[in-house]
Amino acid sequence: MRQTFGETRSAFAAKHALISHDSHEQVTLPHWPGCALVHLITPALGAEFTFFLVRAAEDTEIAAPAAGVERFVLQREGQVTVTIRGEDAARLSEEGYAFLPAGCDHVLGLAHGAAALVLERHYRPLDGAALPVPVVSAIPEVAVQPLKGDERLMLQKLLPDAPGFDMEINVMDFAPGAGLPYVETHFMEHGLMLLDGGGVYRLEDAWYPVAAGDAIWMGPFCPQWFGAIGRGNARYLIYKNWNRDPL
Ligand code: UGY
Ligand code: MN
Repeated sequence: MRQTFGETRSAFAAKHALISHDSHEQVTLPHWPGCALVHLITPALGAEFTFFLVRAAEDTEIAAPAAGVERFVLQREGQVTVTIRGEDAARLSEEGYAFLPAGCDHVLGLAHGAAALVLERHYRPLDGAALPVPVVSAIPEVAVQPLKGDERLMLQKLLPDAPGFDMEINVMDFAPGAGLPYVETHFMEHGLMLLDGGGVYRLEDAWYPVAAGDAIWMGPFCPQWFGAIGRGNARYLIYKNWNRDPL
C-alpha cells in the first residue's frame, strides 16, 4: 500500500490499534542481547500483554522472562531454537512455535539474521487446574477445522484446550471473500499478526485496509469484523486471553 511522506497506516484509538510496517520502531533491551526489537503492542496501549518482533543481529541466547511471565514464540525467519532445562535443544521449523509456561527455565537461541514474533504476559493461575506444559510444534502440523461449519474459514488451535492455559493462540485462514460471520464484541482482548494476504478489518467504527505484516490490538469489547479481499487467502495469527472469569 502506497504512502507519501508524513503519512502512516498505523492508527490508535481507545479500544484498538493498527500497527503497520512503516511505523516500526526498533529498540534494544538489556535482556535481549544482540537483538533489534519492534514492540507492536504493550500495556501502554491498554493491553495486558506484549507482542513484539525480534531480529537477531548476531548469534545470541535469550533467557526466560521474569518470574510469573509466560512466553509464546513463532519462528518467522532463520534458525530459532528453544532449550528447556534438562531437555535437548528443539529447532523451530518453518512457522514453528513454542509456548513456554511461566517458570519454565529455558533459553531461546537466535542465529544471526533469525526473526521471531513473541508474545509475553503475566500468567493467571486457576485454582485446581494443572499448570500448563510447554508446547513445541509448527503451524503446518496443527489440525485444521472449519469455523462454525464454513469450509471457507479454517481454524487451527495452536495451544491445548485445557483449563490451566489462560490464553488461546489460533490461526485463522480466510478464502477470498470469506469473512467473520458477525461483528464480534467480547470481553477478551486480541493481539493479531496478519501472516498472508489482506482484506478489510473493522475495528470499533473504523474500517481499515490491512495486509500481511500488519499487527492489530483489539481491546475488550472492541467491535471487530474481518473480510478477506484479494486473489489469495488471508491468514492471521490471533491471541486472546481465555479460560478465566472476567471478574
Ligand atoms: O476468536 C476470536 O475471537 C476471533 N474470531 N476474533 C477475530 O478474528 N477478530
Ligand atoms: Mn474476536
